Amino acid sequence: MSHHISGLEAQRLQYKPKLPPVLASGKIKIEAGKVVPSQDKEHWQEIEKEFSTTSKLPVVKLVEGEGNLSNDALKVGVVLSGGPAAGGHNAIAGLFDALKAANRASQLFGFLGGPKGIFTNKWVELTAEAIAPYRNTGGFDMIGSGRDKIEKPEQLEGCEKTAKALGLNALVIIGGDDSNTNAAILAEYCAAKQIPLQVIGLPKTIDGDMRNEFIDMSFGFDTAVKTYAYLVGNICRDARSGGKYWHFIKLMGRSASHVTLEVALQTQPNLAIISEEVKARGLTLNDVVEQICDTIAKRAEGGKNYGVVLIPEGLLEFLADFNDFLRDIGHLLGQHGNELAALPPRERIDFVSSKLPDESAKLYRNLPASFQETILQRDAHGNLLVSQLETEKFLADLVEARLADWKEQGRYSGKFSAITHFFGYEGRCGFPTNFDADYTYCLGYAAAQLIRGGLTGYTVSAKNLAHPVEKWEFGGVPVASMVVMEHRKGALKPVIKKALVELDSPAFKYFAKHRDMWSVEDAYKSPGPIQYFGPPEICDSRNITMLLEAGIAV
Ligand code: FBP
Repeated sequence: MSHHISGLEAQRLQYKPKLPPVLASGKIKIEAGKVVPSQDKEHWQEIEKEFSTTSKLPVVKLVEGEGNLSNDALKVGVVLSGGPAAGGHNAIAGLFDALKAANRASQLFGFLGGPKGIFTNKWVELTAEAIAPYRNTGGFDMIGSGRDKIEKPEQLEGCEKTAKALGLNALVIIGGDDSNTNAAILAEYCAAKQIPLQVIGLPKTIDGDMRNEFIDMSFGFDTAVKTYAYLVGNICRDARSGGKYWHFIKLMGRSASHVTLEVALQTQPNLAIISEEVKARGLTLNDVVEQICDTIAKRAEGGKNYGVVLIPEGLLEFLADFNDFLRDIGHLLGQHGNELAALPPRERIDFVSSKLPDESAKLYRNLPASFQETILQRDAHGNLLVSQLETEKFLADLVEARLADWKEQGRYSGKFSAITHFFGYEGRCGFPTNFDADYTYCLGYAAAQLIRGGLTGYTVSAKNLAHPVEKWEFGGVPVASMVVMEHRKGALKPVIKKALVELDSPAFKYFAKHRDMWSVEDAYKSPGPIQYFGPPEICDSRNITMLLEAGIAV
């Protein structure tokens, strides 16, 4: 064994991902289905204008058969975009193997450091030898990743130049909603200018919010939630063992609470806040603090001065009293972003307060100091840097202060000591679960078929994922049909619609049915670490959300 890899890594390199019969057969054809318009009824005209060439494509399915796929030697580029998600390397391996299976002379090029690698022409050729040490491993380190947008004319022209210089036939963009939006924009640019570059996206994100009727689940979610659930399960046991701490655990998932919901289903903590429910009920920060205090007080009455609260990292954006505030901050950044960037840090707080409407200025001044700066920062796609906001500490401090008030009022007589955690980066680069290892390999394999079919402007679709691999179905969904218009940095931009937690979904309903019992009793469950070898019901298990959504009892 090499000194540079662990025993498990050596074993995982040997794992052979499974393919469904259609993909494994090598006899594949593309079947066209219906044309699906964007769900954004209000802005469909803008969307059709923005994507005039690629918005009226049909969904397609990969089926067994022969006839309409090219066996020509192809030159294909691939890029990893956004936050890492377990299985990215296998998506590249599947793409490579499928291209080579169709024609040994096909070549794969990996763009370095994310989308920027395309428009700055930084790449490596991905040969069998280059890919071999990365098979079934986590991480995006084979070629790196980045969060650059592809939208400015010079970036689009840069992509065009690189494609021409390399003689690329196609580009596969592996990313989440923002990165697949990049794919849509680039595909449209190329199609409109008749540049012979096909663009295909793959659904990646640990957040689990890139899914719809054509895509059961984004890859990386399964590994991430199982990693967090293991850690949370351990903490629940620790809480009960020591009997003296309340653990406030923030979980990743930029906007949607799928991760928090799934981890709650797997571990049964005392409280899990679901942002989408907070929004639907119009709850304010104060309401959430009261809700947590109520649970703590109730447990204290039963002699339990310990417990576990799960907090989704995107919570702030869903609180009723933060809604207008964050919109005001967005406008401010749109109008005064450059002035703000030129100011020394100590002057920024006063500058922001002076530009905000009174209510928002008041809220801004009352935020913890660490929030006042972070809340002004955005990534290239206009997203708030939620992973850097210490919402768990903010809430723990507010809860502590409120419980002290309640004590004075005689409403609470327990002991409160909080420990805060943030689980996010721990879950993105672990060895992919067998599910994610198989799924990503299939996604890459399917992308190669869409390319061989001459398609562009598609994200690979995947259905029946809750069932055994033999039943999985792949195809393509036009990226433009998933696009809606959203306000980013104060301007209306096309973005792929994020799938949020639906309050009438089977997963949420299951949670809602059981949570009262979990809050008072210690119903904690320990899923344990991800298993790669052993009984299939453990090693190949699906996450609970996916099972419930598919109508499978848990
Ligand atoms: P993607 O949407 O790019 O997959 O990233 C998801 C995510 O892990 C979020 O859950 C998190 O908020 C964000 O990335 C953090 O990434 P960064 O450290 O680059 O801001």
